[in-house]
Amino acid sequence: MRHPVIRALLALFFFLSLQKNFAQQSKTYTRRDVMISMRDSIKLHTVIYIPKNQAEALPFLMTRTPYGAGNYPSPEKFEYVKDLAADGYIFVFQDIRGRYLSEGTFEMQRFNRNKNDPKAIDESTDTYDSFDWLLKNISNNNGKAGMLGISYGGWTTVMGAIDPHPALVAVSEQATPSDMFLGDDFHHNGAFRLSYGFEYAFMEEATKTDSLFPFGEKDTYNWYLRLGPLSNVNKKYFFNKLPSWNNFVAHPNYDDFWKKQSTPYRLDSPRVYIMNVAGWWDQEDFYGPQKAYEKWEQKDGHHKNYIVIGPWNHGGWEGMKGDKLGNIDFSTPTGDTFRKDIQAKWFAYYLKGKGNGNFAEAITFQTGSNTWKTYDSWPPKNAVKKNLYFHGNGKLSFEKPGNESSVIYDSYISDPANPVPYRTRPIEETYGPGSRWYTWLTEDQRFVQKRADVLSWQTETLMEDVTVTGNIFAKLFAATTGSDADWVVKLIDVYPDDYPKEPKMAGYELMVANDVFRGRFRKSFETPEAITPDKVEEYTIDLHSLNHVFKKGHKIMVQVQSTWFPIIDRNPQKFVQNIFEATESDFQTATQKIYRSADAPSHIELSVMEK
Ligand code: PG9
Repeated sequence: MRHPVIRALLALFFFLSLQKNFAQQSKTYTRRDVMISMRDSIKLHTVIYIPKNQAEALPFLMTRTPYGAGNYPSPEKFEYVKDLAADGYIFVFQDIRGRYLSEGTFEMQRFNRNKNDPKAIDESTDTYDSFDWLLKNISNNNGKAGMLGISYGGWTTVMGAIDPHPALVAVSEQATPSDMFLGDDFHHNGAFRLSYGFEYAFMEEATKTDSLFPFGEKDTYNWYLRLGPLSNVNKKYFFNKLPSWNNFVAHPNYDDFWKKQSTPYRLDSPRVYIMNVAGWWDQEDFYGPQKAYEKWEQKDGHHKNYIVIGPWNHGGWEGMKGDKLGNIDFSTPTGDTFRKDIQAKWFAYYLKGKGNGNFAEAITFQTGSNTWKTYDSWPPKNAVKKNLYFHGNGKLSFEKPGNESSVIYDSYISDPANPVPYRTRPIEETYGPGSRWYTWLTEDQRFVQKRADVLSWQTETLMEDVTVTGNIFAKLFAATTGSDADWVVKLIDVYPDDYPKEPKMAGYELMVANDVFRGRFRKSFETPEAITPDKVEEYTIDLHSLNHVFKKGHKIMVQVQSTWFPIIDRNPQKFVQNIFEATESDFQTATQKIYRSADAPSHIELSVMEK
């Protein structure tokens, strides 16, 4: 996880540490850099921060990262763990194999080892071997260990927890990816996340340390459009040298490669205490932590598995106050609350025996009402399913359509040569300077509303609050003149046109749920199938979970479109075996029809909390 502020800070600290060992100049912690030997003799660079004047035996808290463990500030200066640092832990930051100062080879989300081979290694054995060394070599430890980390660091935390070292008691995986084909960084429902996949593969695999792809222009929308078909990537830029890109090309369907990489494939019952953490507007791994929680929950006989979801972007709880995200104001410091009242208490209880251990099964921040809520199960069981149906004249209502109008669909032309930008242009390089990537999910969706290839339906002004808590789905009845198509669905909270409370938000269209579905996978993610042109097909699109109050006076809107560029690659709209090998001539315009009749009632299935 690379937050812009943190990135800037890390760069600064790195620079200063080169200059005068700034990072070690801590009043309260002493830094030691060691190379810890793994079972196959590969050595991993590990930074250990030990409290000065340590009076009592303390537990370890470890983060394993591909982004440069040496760059983290001293714990008491590092907002993410500052509250923990004040209490006293032995902090450990480690470069995973093949990254920064560690030896060995980096493998993106390395597969689980073959357990029949005693010499085999994976991220789990590396974690185990590291704790083994730490327990024996760092004096005055209390024999207990915890792990925490965000995104890639969340995923390494999950890996540490699946075959845990006996000393590992409690972990907090935060924004782990769980399935890179279905819902996280690299694909959503089989649709390839082009700009993220391209730029991240380069960042991690072009060199041993992070590097930005040299686009040479500010608006990458233009660059990606000029790129043309994906087959040009290896031909012109990567030359088959980046393993992740080669894997994208070699695995266009949901095969064993993706399944074995997914956390559901790897997880069994929880063996340590786990706090899963997610953010409602996480632009990278929103699906992952919820899926990990769900999977562990199925076998959580000893009540070790918990979830927290806040109003955050990717890793937004790491260093920010969390009272705002983009233009959205929550009026309460959700990041501070998380770090001090949730995260610090969690580790203090399990690793130091402090506090009452009274943790709610699920703590989720309800947006709209802007309040923290606790639940005995997630999603809560008492929500009622209610469908919000598409109607003629751009209307949306809880009433099922009859055959009231002669035209029973709305339609648009989707042109891959003129795709809908996913955020306002210029679309800066994802992790590049000045990038607005971090808050794009909160952008006002009016910026695309006038486009003829984006359809909108909206309710009348709400006469009372509508509280949606739990899982939601879009059911689209749709036809295309092409033989493949993408369907993007956004659920939007429309603020009143007159909003004196916060004038800048008047008429704002805030996306509260969204996803894309690649039509060829409607029957199976393993075996794609061409769409029969002009045939009405039913598509179920998981819009994931939500805890949001659409306030009285607001409207609920749904937008549908077929391109979302360049976060999603362009579907040629003609069925080809492998889109990574499509040629320019495969791309065609298509007319899309979204049905709203009694027989084909497109709708959003909501989980509504009734009073
Ligand atoms: N979203 C990033 C990532 C995690 C795991 C694999 C690939 C990418 C991250 O922020 O670490």
